[in-house]
Amino acid sequence: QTEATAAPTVAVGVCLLKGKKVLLGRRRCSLGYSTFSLPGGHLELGESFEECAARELKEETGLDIDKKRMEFLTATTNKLLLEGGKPWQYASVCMRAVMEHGDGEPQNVEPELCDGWDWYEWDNLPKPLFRPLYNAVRAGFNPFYA
Ligand code: 8DG
Ligand code: MG
Ligand code: MG
Repeated sequence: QTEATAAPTVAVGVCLLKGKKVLLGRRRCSLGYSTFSLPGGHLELGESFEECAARELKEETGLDIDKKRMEFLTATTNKLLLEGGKPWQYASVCMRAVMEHGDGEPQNVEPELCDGWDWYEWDNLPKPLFRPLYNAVRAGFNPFYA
């Protein structure tokens, strides 16, 4: 998106839960480099939040979680960011899915964008967290009780 067409963007993050743990990966892209983030990405034209969550999860981890298993969490944020002098606005939606037997293990499908995926306990999250996740945690967000 260029500056001329700058408009609010919708982002979808996926809280994938396995027992008491959540899936996070360390980012390798310039935005939030080296921070731990949920799988997720941008909403595409015509997509539902559930479809976006399932697609991004598949693209980034290889996991096939049906969109019907994606739950919408009321943890949406709408943030104006000033980075590099340019205003950017993100409306971030948080989805949740619970791992089931037979789902397999996450693979690092985009190694140029992520160091790898791992499971972390919510009470013992790695640092530093990707900014949107950091803000949500600081605001008291907990996907196990959402
Ligand atoms: P895409 O091109 O595949 O759609 O996006 P991506 O390459 O996967 O980008 P991303 O950086 O992983 O996600 C897009 C933006 O979404 C990211 O720059 C900031 C925003 N974002 C949030 N919350 C979350 C979140 O919980 N996880 C992720 N991955 N991105 C989030 O606002
Ligand atoms: Mg992503
Ligand atoms: Mg993506």
